[in-house]
Amino acid sequence: MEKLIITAAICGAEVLKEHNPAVPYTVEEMLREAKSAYDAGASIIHLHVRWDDGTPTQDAGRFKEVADAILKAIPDVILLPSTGGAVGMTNDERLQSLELNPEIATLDCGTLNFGGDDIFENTENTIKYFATRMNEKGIKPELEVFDKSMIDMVLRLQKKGFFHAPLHFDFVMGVNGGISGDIRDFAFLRGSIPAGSTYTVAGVGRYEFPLAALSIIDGGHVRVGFEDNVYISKGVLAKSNGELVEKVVRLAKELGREIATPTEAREILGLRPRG
Ligand code: KMH
Ligand code: ZN
Repeated sequence: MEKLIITAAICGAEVLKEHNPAVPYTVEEMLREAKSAYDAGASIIHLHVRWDDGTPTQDAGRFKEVADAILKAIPDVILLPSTGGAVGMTNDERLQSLELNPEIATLDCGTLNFGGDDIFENTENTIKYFATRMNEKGIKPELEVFDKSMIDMVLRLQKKGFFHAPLHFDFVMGVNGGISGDIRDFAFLRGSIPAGSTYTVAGVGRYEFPLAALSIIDGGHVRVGFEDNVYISKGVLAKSNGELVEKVVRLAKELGREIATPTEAREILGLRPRG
């Protein structure tokens, strides 16, 4: 089986220090959390950025400040910036993160309810627009799918030339408005992607570690981090993103799966060297 790629989603756009005081906002806090995740075994850091007061932003300058600090400390780590940003941002506002010229970035593959009155809007034309921008820049999309219909959208757009094999998916499971994190739903998504694709699983809240275990067994990859879950076990806050990654590393060890280095992760995902 391929080695296991662990992604750490260290910050997200919605989770706050009120949920877990270790949620990073400042550049120094982002560096601390990225380093803790990398030291524990993560090869990819999924990046959102905040202003110092915790407000989410897609500002290109802020992304550069955070990315420079992280890459100075851990030059070989893979940065995977968000083009999802936060609910309510415009498309061009969201796309500013691509100015980092990353190897890989998220591309959200459909619209969904996002709790309360929030709608995370990704129309077909938005998806085409984001795919075109990433293709022009040679950036591999990590296809964020929150439901089965979003895989169907990707496959339709692949036929039209917007996406190219091998595809890489992130099954984001357990969002209030998306597919649940049940085993049945995992099997449904897993069975719906083309042979030769790679995938990672981001289980939200209590789904994080059960889905990590399933993916480890199945040959998929795993995303954990404060963006998705702030608890290390029921009712116990994680001290850091590194602690969440350590738990995945322990599970992988028990289940006989080796952890990929960033170099190995680049090979598995077919990423181009950073420009
Ligand atoms: N914050 C969510 C609205 C992504 O990074 O592409 C979108 C999100 C997905 O987090
Ligand atoms: Zn994200």
